[in-house]
Amino acid sequence: MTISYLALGSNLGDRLETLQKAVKLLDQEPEIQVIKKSKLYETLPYGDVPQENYYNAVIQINTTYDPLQLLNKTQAIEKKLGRERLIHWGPRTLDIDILLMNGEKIATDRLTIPHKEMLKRSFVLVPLKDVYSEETYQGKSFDQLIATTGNQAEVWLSKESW
Ligand code: A4P
Ligand code: MG
Repeated sequence: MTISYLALGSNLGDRLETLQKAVKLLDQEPEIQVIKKSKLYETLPYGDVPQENYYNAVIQINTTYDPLQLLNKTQAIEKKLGRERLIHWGPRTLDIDILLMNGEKIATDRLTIPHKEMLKRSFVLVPLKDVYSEETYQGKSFDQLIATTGNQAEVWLSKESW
């Protein structure tokens, strides 16, 4: 079993319903168990593309999949939930990023773990803090890590439980 952390994001359609469905589909996979869910955060869009606010969350899972098998599953779920809404809302309804898988380090075309942008993004670090197994990451508290992103004000609590 590998403890892993997945970041979930949605900014099109019924964002809450999409994230709820994604968690359910992940948990229904025989080789994935959802252990913990962060609170739900509303976040300003990060990056240069003008777009709607996101809902973001992070979940802690246990899985027997190897990293590529897990990526195949998360991409299948992205497609499944994206396709349902394609007609009304366009393709970007759900993004699932693999943040961490134990101490795994991978750098290939298809997969980089730890996720290469995670330390720059408060919309990842704030929910990760809710579910991470330890108080610190790489020797730093989450509050320290979040403060260094410079975008901590772009994330606010939307729902405690969802
Ligand atoms: N890939 C490599 N490493 C990983 C990994 N650790 N986990 C590859 C998942 N995928 C990984 O992703 C592109 C490719 O990344 C995949 O085919 C996979 O092989 P994608 O989701 O298909 O495409 P994308 O969305 O254009 O890329 P990406 O990197 O997910 O986008 P970003 O940079 O995450 O941007 N603002 C807020 N507030 N909240 C958000 O959630 N998300 C984005 C998406 C932009 N701004 C945002 C948010
Ligand atoms: Mg992605």
